[in-house]
Amino acid sequence: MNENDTGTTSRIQFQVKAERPRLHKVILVNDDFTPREFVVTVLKAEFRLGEEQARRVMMTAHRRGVCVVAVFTKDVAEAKATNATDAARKKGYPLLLTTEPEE
Ligand code: TYC
Repeated sequence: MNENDTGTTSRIQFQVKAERPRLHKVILVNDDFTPREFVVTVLKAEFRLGEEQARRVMMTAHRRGVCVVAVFTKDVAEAKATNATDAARKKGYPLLLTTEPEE
């Protein structure tokens, strides 16, 4: 309970809650045409993954169909997914990266 400046006690409490921004996953989608090496190169360049991790993420998408690359705020996730997808288009590859909000 709070004591106010009239000396009375009030039951009003204010909660100032800063909500954490919801994070968004960047999802790598498998296809039959984009070369494995190109996927690894894009993951390293756009998501700053090391060689080992880029290869693991690529192979997980290759085997299972999709793989979460990383999570970011909405804007960053969308920008990175778009950049990576655009880089593939420029080379004529159908590679796709999408985003979705985390639960
Ligand atoms: N399946 C591709 C191949 O065999 C490689 C690949 C992996 C493509 C992951 C996309 O998200 C992907 N050349």
